[in-house]
Amino acid sequence: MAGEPQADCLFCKIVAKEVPATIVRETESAVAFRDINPQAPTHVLVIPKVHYPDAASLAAGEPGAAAEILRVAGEVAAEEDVTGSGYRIVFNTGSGAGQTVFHAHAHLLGGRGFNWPPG
Ligand code: IU
Repeated sequence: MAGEPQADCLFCKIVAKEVPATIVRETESAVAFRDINPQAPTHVLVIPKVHYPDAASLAAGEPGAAAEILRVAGEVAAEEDVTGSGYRIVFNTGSGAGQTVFHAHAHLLGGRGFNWPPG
């Protein structure tokens, strides 16, 4: 069923605390933790506790949880002190765009300069 935990999903296991992660923030519907392969001084993943394969399906199925992801990303950016220099919130969607984990997640990236267009 949409939103239900998936047995083979790494991020569902992080939500369930079955797999360790460096959690920096947790709310009723979201968890934020440090990416194991950071691409910037601040690289935090913000995920919904419910399982949807990508950001668009999350927004369609549970818009409140999608909004929470953005709210938490902003709070973590402030905590990490990257708001002044600017930061990115990225939702890779589909393998062609670099998505490798099919549980919706926002990358919060900050603490360095960024190019446009992105690679
Ligand atoms: P992507 O947008 O699906 O490519 O992002 C998945 C991210 O999950 C990627 O940046 C990985 O480094 C990160 N990650 C993680 O933090 N912990 C893990 O155990 C695994 C992936 I596997």
